Amino acid sequence: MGAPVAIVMGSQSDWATMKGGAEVLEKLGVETDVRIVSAHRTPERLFDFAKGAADDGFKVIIAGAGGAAHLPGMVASLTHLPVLGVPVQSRALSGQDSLLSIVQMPAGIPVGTLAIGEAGAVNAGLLAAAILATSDEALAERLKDFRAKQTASVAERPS
Ligand code: RP5
Repeated sequence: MGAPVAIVMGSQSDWATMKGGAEVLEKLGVETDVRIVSAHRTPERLFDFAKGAADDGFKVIIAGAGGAAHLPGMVASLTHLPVLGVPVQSRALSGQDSLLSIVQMPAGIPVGTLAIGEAGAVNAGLLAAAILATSDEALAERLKDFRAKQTASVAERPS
């Protein structure tokens, strides 16, 4: 079976942000397929990827882009799979443009939009794992263990 999670991003420059999602999924034992797919520079690649995603065996898609961030919405328009959108922090407008481009979808084509930047990428990974865990008991246990360890790592007082 192929990777259940696809992570797509608009540019190589997004990888520094998006790798947080790939890393947390790797920690949880979830395979990912990571690709550069630009809504503007490689529109045909976008169509091919999104239209074939379900048949290719993906269960969840994480899509990150910055600026005029049309990638997550366009992917969502071409597949019924759940799409999680990560607004990458842009240089010009600090990701406010990315966030607004991704979050304000018309009714009927949802994109689950996360926070701007690295926190959004990591949380997209965790949310993808949580979605898969609804039908994967072993992954649910690993996710619970991850959360318990995170809780245990928080000191009561600052050092
Ligand atoms: C978007 O434009 C990408 O998602 C990226 O965040 C932004 C800038 O891309 P580069 O000019 O760095 O390739 O399409």
